[in-house]
Amino acid sequence: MDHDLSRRNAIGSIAALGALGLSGSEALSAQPKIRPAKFSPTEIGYDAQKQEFVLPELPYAYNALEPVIDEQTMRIHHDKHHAGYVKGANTAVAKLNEYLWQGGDPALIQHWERQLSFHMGGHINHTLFWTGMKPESEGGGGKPEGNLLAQIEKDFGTYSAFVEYFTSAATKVEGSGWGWLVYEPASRRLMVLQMQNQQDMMFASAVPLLGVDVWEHAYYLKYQNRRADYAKAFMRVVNWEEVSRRYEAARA
Ligand code: MN3
Repeated sequence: MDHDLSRRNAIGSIAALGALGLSGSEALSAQPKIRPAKFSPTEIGYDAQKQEFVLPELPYAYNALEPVIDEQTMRIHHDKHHAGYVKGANTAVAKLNEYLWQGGDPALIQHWERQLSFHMGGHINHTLFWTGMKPESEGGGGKPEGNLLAQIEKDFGTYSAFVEYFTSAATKVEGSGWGWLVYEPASRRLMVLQMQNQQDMMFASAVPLLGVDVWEHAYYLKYQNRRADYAKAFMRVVNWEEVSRRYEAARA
């Protein structure tokens, strides 16, 4: 089974390169340039001793992002929603291990893989979300600088064109999901993606740089149905230093 899986992954990667317009030999030689996002266990929220995913603490107080995001929303979002994804991810991992070592109905693999994809997605997305923000009083918002600003201008025209595009894409996510700024290493460019739920419509080479949660739980208490207002206000608390750090790591 391991062999089949690795062969399928290799074929999948080559097919993905083909889709990016690279021919076979170019595709193979270009392959080492594609690097997945690298995160430390602390960044992801993983306890190596317990061997389970853990809820990372917020890097600021619950009320620190006011008035953009209110304290009550932050408390429920972090302590209940994010905690729920962490729990779900650990359950899915445990169930898949149970299947691996103790056997059972193979149909359950699909069920628990889906659960893993959704809950791990939730855990990672939120972990990146909290650290992707910073209180306005501590320098959140403003504009990116240096290489990241240059790449934004190259790929989107101007910084304000990027903001318009990013916030519109996030606002128009169908149902629950996320707006993401990602770096695509093969084409060496930035892209904006609309993620549905916690995992759909995002591809494996996309390195997440900045995500805005547009599930209703992220904004409804304060903004009700005005998702566009929330997405615009979110830009006032972006931690561009952190986004820039992720960008430099992705293109290194
Ligand atoms: Mn959320």
